[in-house]
Amino acid sequence: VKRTPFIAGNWKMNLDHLQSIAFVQKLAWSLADAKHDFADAEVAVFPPFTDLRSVQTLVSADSLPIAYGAQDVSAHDSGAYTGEISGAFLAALDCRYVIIGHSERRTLHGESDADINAKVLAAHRHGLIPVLCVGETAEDLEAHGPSAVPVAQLRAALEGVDGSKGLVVAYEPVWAIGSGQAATPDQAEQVAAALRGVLTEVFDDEIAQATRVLYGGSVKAANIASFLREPNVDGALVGGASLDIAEFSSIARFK
Ligand code: G2H
Repeated sequence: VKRTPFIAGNWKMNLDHLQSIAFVQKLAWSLADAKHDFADAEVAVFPPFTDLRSVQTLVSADSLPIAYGAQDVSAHDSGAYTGEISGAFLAALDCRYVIIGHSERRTLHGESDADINAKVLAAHRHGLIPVLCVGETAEDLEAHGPSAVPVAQLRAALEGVDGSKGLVVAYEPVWAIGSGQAATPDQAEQVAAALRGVLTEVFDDEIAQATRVLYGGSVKAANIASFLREPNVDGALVGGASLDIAEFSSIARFK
């Protein structure tokens, strides 16, 4: 099975409104200049909620071949949930993807496996494709080895999920996030293979083979190609390096 590589920029709480618009426009120009073939790699950005409308306008006005999505979604569809953003709202902005279960949500906002499972189900109710993040801390790695925690997180997140509704999995070891210390391609491959095994178990082999598994954690232009060479690593979720236009567009052209 050929899986189209996926290069995703998670802006987190960075880039103000004007910077967001300029960034997406420049990214489109830079990829066009480089004759980037979007059949070779799908490029996506994940701006803050408040910039999604502008990104939608820009992308649709110029039919830019750039996908986008939100960094989180509510588990609920509507109602008295002050501060929450529902999947319906994101779908109305033509978001294709939504990041769910990023370690910063798990740690800083106390999201449990059950919360993340509810968010995956919510995303699917609104036709959004979850970019589901899993990953172990340095302590987990020490105590349980490399894949036990991400595997358990993935299983929990997929409870009751219909695999035909679309999914991207991102393996992001917490110790590699924003640290400058990326996992080795070998380490990423080992966990990505284990995660694909879970997809086979929970869904079936066809879905497992079609699902993209990304690596995230201190990815940059200098190391992206080494990850993409691994058979089970299908792209990257990029944080810090996704905020620099030259760096991110060269990551997108990883070959
Ligand atoms: C992990 C990653 C993006 P960074 O959080 O999701 O961030 O590339 O800065 O390590």
